[in-house]
Amino acid sequence: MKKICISVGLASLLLLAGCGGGKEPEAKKEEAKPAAGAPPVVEEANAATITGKVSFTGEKPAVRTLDMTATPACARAHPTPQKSEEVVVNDNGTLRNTFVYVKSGLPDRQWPPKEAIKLDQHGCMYRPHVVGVMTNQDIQIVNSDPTNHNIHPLPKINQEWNESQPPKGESKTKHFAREEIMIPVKCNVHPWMRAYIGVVSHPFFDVTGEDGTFTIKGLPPGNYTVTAWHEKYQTKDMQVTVAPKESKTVDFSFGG
Ligand SMILES: [Cu+2]
Repeated sequence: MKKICISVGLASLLLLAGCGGGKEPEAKKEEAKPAAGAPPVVEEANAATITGKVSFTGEKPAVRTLDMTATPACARAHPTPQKSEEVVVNDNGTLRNTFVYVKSGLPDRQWPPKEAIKLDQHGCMYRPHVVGVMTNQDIQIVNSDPTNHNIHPLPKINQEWNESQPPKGESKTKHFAREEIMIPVKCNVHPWMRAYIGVVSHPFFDVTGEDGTFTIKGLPPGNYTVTAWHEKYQTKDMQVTVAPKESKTVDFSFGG
């Protein structure tokens, strides 16, 4: 190919530029895009969805009432005493605060970043109690309370930090650079305060709420391990295969 270009190019410099300058970098770009053996990038039209619910089976554990009397401002924020959120069983028999994410099977590629999420300290509780983020996604930490808090994530893989935040103080923006399931967050002032942050390198995760369901959208067709994590009941894996545009239901259960 090159030889032809050069011999033609001798007759016309423009053509030479066209042969050598135009084609080669383009070919290189194509080579660099998909890593060897990587599946093709997902097209939106082919994207699959995995939905499901996390059921709670067996007898509901007794729920602890949190003693906030050490900080009157915290106690005052709750007309009825706040219950622990370690296990929250919804009225429909599902389990709240379960982090569900794609653990493996995704193509090796960069996913578009997600917008910042908010982690609030409100009524001396972290809101939300369990949250998922992508690596390097901004976490805006807010103190809505009329009292001091001290945010102290306890990662094993990411960098640990520990900072106080004055009453209704300026928000802090943080992120975690590496995947980690899960990072507990405590408050050095209020021992009952606890949150959990799940950090993954992609946007395919969700946390169960009041109805105990989760939805993971925009997935490339493929074979996946989907994992549900709960702070008390640990983790469960499920193998899921989704075809282009397919929507599949996967249910987990924890407890009894
Ligand atoms: Cu606190």
